[in-house]
Amino acid sequence: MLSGLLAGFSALAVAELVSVTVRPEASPVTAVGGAVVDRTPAGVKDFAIRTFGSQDKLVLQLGILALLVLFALALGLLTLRRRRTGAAGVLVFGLAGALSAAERPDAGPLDAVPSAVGALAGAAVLYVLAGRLARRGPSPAGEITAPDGGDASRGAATRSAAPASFDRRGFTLAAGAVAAGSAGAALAGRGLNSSRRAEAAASRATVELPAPASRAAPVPRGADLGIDGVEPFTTPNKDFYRVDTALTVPRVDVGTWRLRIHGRGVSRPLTLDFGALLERKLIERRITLTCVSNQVGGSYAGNAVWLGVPLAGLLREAGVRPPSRGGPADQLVARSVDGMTLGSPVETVMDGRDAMLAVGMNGEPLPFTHGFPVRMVVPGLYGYVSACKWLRDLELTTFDDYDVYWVKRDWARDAPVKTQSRIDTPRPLASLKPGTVRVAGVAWAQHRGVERVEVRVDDGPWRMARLAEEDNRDTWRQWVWEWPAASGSHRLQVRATDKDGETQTAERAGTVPDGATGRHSVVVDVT
Ligand SMILES: Nc1nc2c(c(=O)[nH]1)N[C@H]1C(S)=C(S)[C@@H](COP(=O)(O)O)O[C@H]1N2
Ligand SMILES: [Mo]
Repeated sequence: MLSGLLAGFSALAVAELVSVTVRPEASPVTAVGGAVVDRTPAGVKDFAIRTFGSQDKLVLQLGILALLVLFALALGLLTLRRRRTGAAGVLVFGLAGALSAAERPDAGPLDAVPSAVGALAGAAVLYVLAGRLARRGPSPAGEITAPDGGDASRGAATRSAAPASFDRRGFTLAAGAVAAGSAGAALAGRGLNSSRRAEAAASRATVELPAPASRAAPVPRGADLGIDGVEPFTTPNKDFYRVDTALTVPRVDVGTWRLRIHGRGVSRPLTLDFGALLERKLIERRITLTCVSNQVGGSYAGNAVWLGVPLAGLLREAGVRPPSRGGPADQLVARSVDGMTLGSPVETVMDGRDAMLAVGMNGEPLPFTHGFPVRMVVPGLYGYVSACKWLRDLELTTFDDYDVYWVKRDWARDAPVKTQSRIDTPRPLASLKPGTVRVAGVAWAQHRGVERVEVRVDDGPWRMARLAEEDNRDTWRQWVWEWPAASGSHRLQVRATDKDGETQTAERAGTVPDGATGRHSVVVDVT
């Protein structure tokens, strides 16, 4: 079993080290993990996001490692009896890693190499260690003794599985050497990886964002009510939710970054580098982003000030016309460096809203986790149909001709953000004193705007909450209601109405296929 573990460890360590020279996505655990993510049905993925939150990727990778440990133990035992078969078993895992890596989107011809080299190393380790465990020459029957000192015939049963006389010293030395060598490879891989990361960080540090041609108006003074427990009006980058399928965050070098705009109805295809993008007139806008996977009452929403290039202007420059002006393409497919595809309606992107290619978030270049160097942001659409991070390609096509990543996985093509409201304070099951309790939270209805928020206690009448000052229709609004709380257990409920006059529905729906509905409610205890 120890041999099996060492073989597995050396295989992974060598593969990680080699993957640094290819690309981080080619590492077997990342590649297999990515393949699993892509094949996970929407419902299961949603469950994982709901249960593990941003830790879902860690849980997946630990799961893969745990499975590998089990197989390594089993292979170790098998090798004791069948040395060649056991060693070949390691190669089978290598093959799985290599195939997964080779079929990742955007994989190059070298992507299979880390798994292959790692597996060869692991197989060799297992073969050699098993050799040390084999009995030395014909051993006298008397040496085979059962642990309980029983007779030789019972001991003989264990002869092939646990030879009493093996090259103990040779095994210990070989195992030690393998452990040390693998640890060395793992450390070298880590070292190289962190210097790569440092290089990427340095490339981000060189970015100087130009001043916008069109600034966002200052945040109205009353937009943030400053109530304890309510999420701040502007979400700091470090607290901004993160939802994506990337098991290793892409770290793009701005110097080599290019964006291509091409496809149906594009009369002047464009290829832009980062400098060319920044030469255009930039706009600065506050926009609230929300994820379709957000549960009612959930926290996958954040508000930031984005700096970017208006997307409609860029598309017009390329000769694109929206369908309402006779353009042949109704879908804009955004592709990221990690092969993710997101599709937005061309009509929406060009209807005058502040759809943009964002380069700045809250006054700094985009963080790597949020799409450095360039991402899309379209007010009013859920992230999965608009907010492509690590963008590298924009293709004009039709919804009939092409299904993007999430659409292939049961999610809707068309996904405007649904009007929602959330109670941030009091927290569920809070113990409160009778008297005035401030019930407060946020509400959003991007691009329509929030008109009204109401709260009710138990089955009582709906009471009007006080809304914070509106920033713009693309941002969320805080609200507060002073509740004269009387003793007892109470259920607080909230509902928002948008500026089209639509009140959010009470009907509960899950997040698949186009966003959860229902009202957020919180039960509290007043004593
Ligand atoms: N390349 C890439 N872009 C992506 C995704 C992704 O998985 N890969 N996820 C999308 C989803 S579902 C959402 S909600 C937003 C989230 O953006 P954030 O992580 O910056 O909050 O990014 C979108 N852009
Ligand atoms: Mo999302």
